[in-house]
Amino acid sequence: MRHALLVTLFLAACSSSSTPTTTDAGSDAADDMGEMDMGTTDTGAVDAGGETAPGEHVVTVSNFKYSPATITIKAGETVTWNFTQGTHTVTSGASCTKAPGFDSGLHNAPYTFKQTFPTAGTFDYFCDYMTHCTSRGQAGQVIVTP
Ligand SMILES: [Cu+2]
Repeated sequence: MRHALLVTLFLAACSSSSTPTTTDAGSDAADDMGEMDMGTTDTGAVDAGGETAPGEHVVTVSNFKYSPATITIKAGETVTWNFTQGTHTVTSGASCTKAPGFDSGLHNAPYTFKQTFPTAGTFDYFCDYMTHCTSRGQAGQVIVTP
């Protein structure tokens, strides 16, 4: 979906640059156009879709587990937790103990929570709902590499 939007914006920018109303931004836009093959716009959109939003990673949140439980990303990238079943949280902390960081709050599926990790490190998190972590072991880890 993101790529479809980007393509739409790109096309919008392209068409606007060809109108007489475009001001000084026109020359820069024209240069950018030249780097892309406008002749393959339709198929290009399909090809771009294969990139599936670079820098974005998805963890599925279902009953009592995160999948994958450990995910490795690069600094600056974003993790999306996709709640598909049950009621859960995505809460910073190790050993089922809340710690400063991020917290999705309590949500029923379907729900989506996104968190960007600007700095390298290992970030433990768990489900802070009832005994999901303590009894069911619902916990995960984001490893952020530089
Ligand atoms: Cu849970």
